[in-house]
Amino acid sequence: SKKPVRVAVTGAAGQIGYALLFRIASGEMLGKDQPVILQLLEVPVEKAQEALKGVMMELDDCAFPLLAGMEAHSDPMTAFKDTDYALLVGARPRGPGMERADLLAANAQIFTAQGKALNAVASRNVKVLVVGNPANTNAYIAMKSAPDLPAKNFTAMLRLDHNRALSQIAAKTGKPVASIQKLAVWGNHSPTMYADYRFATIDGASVKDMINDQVWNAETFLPTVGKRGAAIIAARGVSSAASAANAAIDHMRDWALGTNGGWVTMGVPSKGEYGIPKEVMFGYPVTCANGEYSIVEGLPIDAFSQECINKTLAELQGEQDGVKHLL
Ligand code: NAX
Repeated sequence: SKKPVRVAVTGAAGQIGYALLFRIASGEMLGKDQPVILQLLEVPVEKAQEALKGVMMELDDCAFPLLAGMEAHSDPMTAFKDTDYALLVGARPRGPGMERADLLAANAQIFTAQGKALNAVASRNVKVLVVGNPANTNAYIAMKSAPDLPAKNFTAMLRLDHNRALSQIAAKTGKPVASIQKLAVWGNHSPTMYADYRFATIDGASVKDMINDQVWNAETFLPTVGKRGAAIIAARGVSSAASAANAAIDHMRDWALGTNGGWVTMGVPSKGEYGIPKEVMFGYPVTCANGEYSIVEGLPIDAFSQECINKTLAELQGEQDGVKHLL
């Protein structure tokens, strides 16, 4: 049987954590033959640590055959020790009256500390996924704070946007969601993301031709996907958690186990692809094989798409500029 791998999860007592940990421990992320050791991080506050203990009691009570160990931590320097996978979910939410600059600064502090801790103690091959918002910028901060780790090991979660777009296209075309190939989402995990179905196919046929409605694309599809998080909050009273956890599972599973040529979306540091400045943590279409992702290159970008990409890039660069002095 396989040797256990170490999976660190931050914000482990939060609502995404509650929807995520049981699925990791059951083998849905890394395979039904891969034992895992969970290294769980929460803030050093009694209430959070108590809540974490409760979640761990429930994990125990599942008697998961693949759960080879479990640890509670309040310090990233111990939580990230030798970790092979790190899911950075915990972040500082925007409080009432909090300015954007304050939000960026509070998160910069968290992700600088966590990036340094990963740099110091994690496995040299650690795969990092940042879920906590602003996800792309937080991932950028963690990457910049970990100069001894490969930059490519730091990623941000765009998969929820990708999955939301798949489900809207399935509903529009009346086709099964699993039949949709080659969807791309570009840019920031925010309402400015650009979900792009120009290359998408269903059973070999062009989705763009099937829909053939640029007004629907610009005025219904993109706003629906972009504002989906707000629509969930309005309906449920709390933000999306199960779908976010599901997207995190999808992202890590595909990165680790591969996509068999299929396209998925990951936020990854640019090396200049599609004219995006180097190091910007940008949503790109990727394929994954042998534990590595590769950006799908050479796609034509038309005027409408370029405008959308410019807009989400400008937002990301604004965020990045807003934290530069803190790094
Ligand atoms: P919760 O507030 O339920 O849980 C967050 C948990 O993180 C709390 O238990 C908190 O104590 C902990 N935490 C905060 N700072 C920490 C730190 N420095 N170290 C360790 N733990 C820390 O939020 P939840 O609904 O679980 O959402 C978590 C994050 O995901 C938020 O930032 C949210 O905005 C973000 N999201 C990102 C998505 C994406 O697609 N990238 C979608 C879903 C979600 O909105």
